[in-house]
Amino acid sequence: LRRDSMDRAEERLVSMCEERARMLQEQFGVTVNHVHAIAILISTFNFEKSPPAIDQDTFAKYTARTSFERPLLNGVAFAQRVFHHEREMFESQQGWVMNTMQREPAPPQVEYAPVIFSQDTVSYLARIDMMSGEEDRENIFRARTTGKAVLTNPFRLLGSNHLGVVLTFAVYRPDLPADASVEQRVEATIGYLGGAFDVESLVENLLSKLAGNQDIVVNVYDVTNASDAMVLYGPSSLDEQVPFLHVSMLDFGDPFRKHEMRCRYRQKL
Ligand code: WA2
Repeated sequence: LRRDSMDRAEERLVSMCEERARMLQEQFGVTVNHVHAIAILISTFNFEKSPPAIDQDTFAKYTARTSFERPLLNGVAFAQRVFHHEREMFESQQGWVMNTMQREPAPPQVEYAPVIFSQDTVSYLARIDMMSGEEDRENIFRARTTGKAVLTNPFRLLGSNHLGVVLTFAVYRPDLPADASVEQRVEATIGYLGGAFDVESLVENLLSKLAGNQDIVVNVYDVTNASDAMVLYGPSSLDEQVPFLHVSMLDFGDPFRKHEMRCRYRQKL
């Protein structure tokens, strides 16, 4: 009889964990797809049209009205690619000077990625050179060479200081061929569209709505480097030794990264 109830407890943990992993992966996937569509929209409306058919006001309205399509993202922003020789002209046209993430004027670099459009929820990104942050910079380089959705490792986000990951898509000139080489991709890059998965608050909100939530502890890890798993969600140290642990695989759509969900009971059975 004891054996039997232990089996049932383990089954219940497995099914709760698998359900949560599926939900999270699903919401991640729809969010990434919608950001991809906005990247194509910007490529089409901002660079196929002259004068551009999008400005900050249009971007803010469109992204606010479609935010239900991106349930795990705290907002989206577009950073334009600016070379050093274009900087003076860019800044005088915009009427402002680009800043670093430390809120200082950006020092000279070969190129920059200042945010020119932002959803109101992430208005603090406006005018910031996204290449001034290590995680964002790495994402920008990987996004434009691959043409795919890319994710950073977990870090503390600007604005909220919550633990999360940043998603980036490169925006290309609309004439980029589908079978473009890496060099062609880099050359045709006109900017970057992305936003932050605020995992700490948005995943908490997602999980809190599920039945049985009080009974289990859920962690999400970035396990890209198997010997150095990084916590993305949940408590970083678990004090009690409980009998079962279930690990559910997560696929967030960036083949360079590996994530997993680990679930346990909160208390000894
Ligand atoms: N978005 C929101 N919060 C952040 C952040 C970010 N990056 N970086 C640090 N905290 C405009 O890759 C282009 C968004 C980056 C896109």
